Amino acid sequence: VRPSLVVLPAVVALAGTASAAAAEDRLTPSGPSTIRAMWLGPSTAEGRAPEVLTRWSVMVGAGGRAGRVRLRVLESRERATGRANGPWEWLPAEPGTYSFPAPHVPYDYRSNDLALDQEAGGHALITFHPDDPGRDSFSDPGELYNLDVFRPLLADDARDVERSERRKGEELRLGATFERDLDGDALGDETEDVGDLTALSARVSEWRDGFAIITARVRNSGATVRNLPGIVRPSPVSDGGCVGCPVKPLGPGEVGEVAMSVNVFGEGVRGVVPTRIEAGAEGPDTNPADNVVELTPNLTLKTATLPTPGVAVTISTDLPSTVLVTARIAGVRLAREVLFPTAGTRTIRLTPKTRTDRRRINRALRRRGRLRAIVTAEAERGASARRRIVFRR
Ligand SMILES: [Ca+2]
Ligand SMILES: [Ca+2]
Ligand SMILES: [Ca+2]
Repeated sequence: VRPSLVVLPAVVALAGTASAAAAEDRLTPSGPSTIRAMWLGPSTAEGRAPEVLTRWSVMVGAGGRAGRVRLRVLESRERATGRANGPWEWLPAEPGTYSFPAPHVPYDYRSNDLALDQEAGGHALITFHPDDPGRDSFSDPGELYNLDVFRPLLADDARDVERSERRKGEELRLGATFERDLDGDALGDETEDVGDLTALSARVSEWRDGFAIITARVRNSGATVRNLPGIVRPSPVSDGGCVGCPVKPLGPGEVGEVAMSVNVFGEGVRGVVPTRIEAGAEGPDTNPADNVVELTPNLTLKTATLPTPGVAVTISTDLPSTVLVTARIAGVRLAREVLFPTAGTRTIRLTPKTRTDRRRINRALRRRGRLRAIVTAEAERGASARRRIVFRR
C-alpha cells in the first residue's frame, strides 16, 4: 500500500466533469492570518483503518510572495478548534510543490480540516473556481471550495473561533500525506514504523477442528519495538487467521511466539499447510530475507522388536522430509535414511548388516537382565523423536 496523497476529497468527486468556467490562480490574503481550506461537498463514510498524518505539501504558483507558514490541524466544524500545530516553515516564492513534515496525529480527512498560519500572506496557493451557473450547488466547484480566513492568527489552543471571512470558490492547494497506523504509535506503518524481525522456527503445534495451528518463534533483531508481530497470511487465502492476537509487543532482542491457523480439513474455505511462513509486523522490515522460515516437521515414532534380531520402526511426518532413523542396541548402531516426498507414514526394519553386529546383539540378548535400546528419528531443522525399547526382561 502506498502512502495516500490527498489534496482534497473534491478532486475525486469532481473528476471527469469538465468545468465550463475556467479556474484561475489567486494569492492568499495579505498580512497575517490563519487560512482554512473548507470543502462543503459530501464525503464518504466508510470505516477507515487508523491513520496518522505524516507530511503536508503545497503547490505554489507564479506571482506570489515568500514567507513563513505553519500547518494547523483543526476539528472539522464551522468554528475553528485546534488539534495540532506544525512548526513554522519557510515557503519560497518560486513555483513548485513543497513538502514538510507534519505533526504526527491520528488523522481522518473527513473529520479534520487543514489550515495554514501565514505571516506575510500573498502566497500563490489558491485556485479560484468561478461560479458556474450551469451547475447546482452540489457539483459547482465555485460553491464547494471555500477559504475561511481568521484574523488575527488562531491561538495555538483555539476553541470555537468564528471566521473573519469566507472566500467562495477559493481552493487552497494544501495536501496531507497520511499512512495507516494500526498500532497507534504515531509512526506511519508504510514508511516510518520500521524494524527487523527474524523468524527462528515454525511448526504445526496443534490441530483444532480441521484447522492447523502454526506456531512460530520470532526474534526482534532490530532496535525498535515491534508492536504487532505475527505471521503474514499466505496466499491463496483460506479460512483461518491470527491466533491469540494481538500478541504482546516484542522489544529489541526479545524472542516471542506468534501463531496462525489455516483451514485444512474444517468447514469453509480450505487451504493447505504451508511449507514455510513469513513473520511480519506493522511496518517495513529492514532485512526481509530472514523473516521466512521453513516449517519444522513433526515426527512420531512407533517401534516393535524383531526376532531377527532388530527393530521395526513406524515413522510419521506432517511435512515432506528426509528422516534419519537410528537404533542403538548393545553398542551396535543401526541406521537408515527414509525419504518422505509428501507427509505420511512408513514402516521400516532396522537389522544388523554384518555378521559381527548380529552376533554382538545376539550375545547381549542371551545375557541375564534387561536389554534396552534407543530409537531416534531426526529430520530437517532440528525435528526429532525418540523412543526407548526393551528387548528382554
Ligand atoms: Ca505505527
Ligand atoms: Ca510500531
Ligand atoms: Ca528481518
